[in-house]
Amino acid sequence: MYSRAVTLSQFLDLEERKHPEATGEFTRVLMEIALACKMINREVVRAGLVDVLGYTGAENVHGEKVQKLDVFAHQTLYRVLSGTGQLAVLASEEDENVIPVPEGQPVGKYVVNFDPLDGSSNINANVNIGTIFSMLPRITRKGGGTLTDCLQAGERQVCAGYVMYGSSTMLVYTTGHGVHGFTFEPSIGEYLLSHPDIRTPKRGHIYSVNEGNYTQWSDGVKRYIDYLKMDDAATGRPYSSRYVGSLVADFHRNLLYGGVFLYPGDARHADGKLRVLYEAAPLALIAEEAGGAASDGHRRILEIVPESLHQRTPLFLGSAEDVRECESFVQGKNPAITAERRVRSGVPAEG
Ligand code: AFP
Repeated sequence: MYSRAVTLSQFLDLEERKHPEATGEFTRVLMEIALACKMINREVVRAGLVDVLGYTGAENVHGEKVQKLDVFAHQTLYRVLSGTGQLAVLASEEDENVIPVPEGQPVGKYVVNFDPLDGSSNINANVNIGTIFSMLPRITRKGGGTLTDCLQAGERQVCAGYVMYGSSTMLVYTTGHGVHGFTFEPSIGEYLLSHPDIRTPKRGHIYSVNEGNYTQWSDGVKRYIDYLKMDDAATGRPYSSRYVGSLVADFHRNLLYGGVFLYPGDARHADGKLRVLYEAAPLALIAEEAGGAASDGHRRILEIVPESLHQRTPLFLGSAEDVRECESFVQGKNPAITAERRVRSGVPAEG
């Protein structure tokens, strides 16, 4: 542990020195994201005081009502990031198409996909919300970046992170060398290292899911949730249910305490609700880097190569043992299900 307060920029400097191959270019982008999020934080904490709450009246590409803070967060990230000279193209939850670097600005070799204000339906209730970001190397070689640059598998990310605006504001990121958390100290305007090298427990005792969707789920998901509620001291069940409805907040809590977050596909939405590029993939990289796991029920989230900017995916995310167990239910392979089927069909137990 460090014997003195370490700021984000000092920490990034130290990390860069440990990795001589690092060019420092995406460190600069990360610092700019951190800066934009300070600006967003300033508005979020004042949201109850100034006239930034309420709907703009417009709808975003998903047909959801856009709130003024969503727009502010989107524009702030765009303005700050498009001037870094390090980016080739950007993509945001709030924009249907990719966002080119403004004409006249230098074009760099990185791509940033971001969700400017995740969980925004919680804004009016003063509940935690967050910004999620994902950084990729560009693939195209010439000119401005394109959609192809944005549509890459999550395992190609060079950096992923989030800022959670809450009782204290935190920035958590990984560049593939551990997961590190910083708490924002508003009086000095700095993010200070508070959670170096976060490791998530192998197994937790929390499940996080919108259980209002229960009747729409597949049998595998229903059985998994029923299983987590059963009493079994050996496996620490029943689990506790915790659900904010703000992905960053639900993920952050489970990262620290252990547990599993689920947003499965269901009868109405086969791919669930959450987006691959700027929700699932960055959090999957953080989860894996912290010793956890992230799956769509059949494969690692990080292996998905999206075909469109706002593609959705079922998401099972958190402690590695919990995610593996959840997958076995989703795939109908869990011994608990096999035993139940055997009893129902009158087949005697093996051995
Ligand atoms: P909003 O941004 O519309 O509040 O959605 C938040 C979110 O994308 C994610 O942060 C939550 O985990 C998830 O949706 C909650 O969805 P439900 O309200 O369907 O549970």
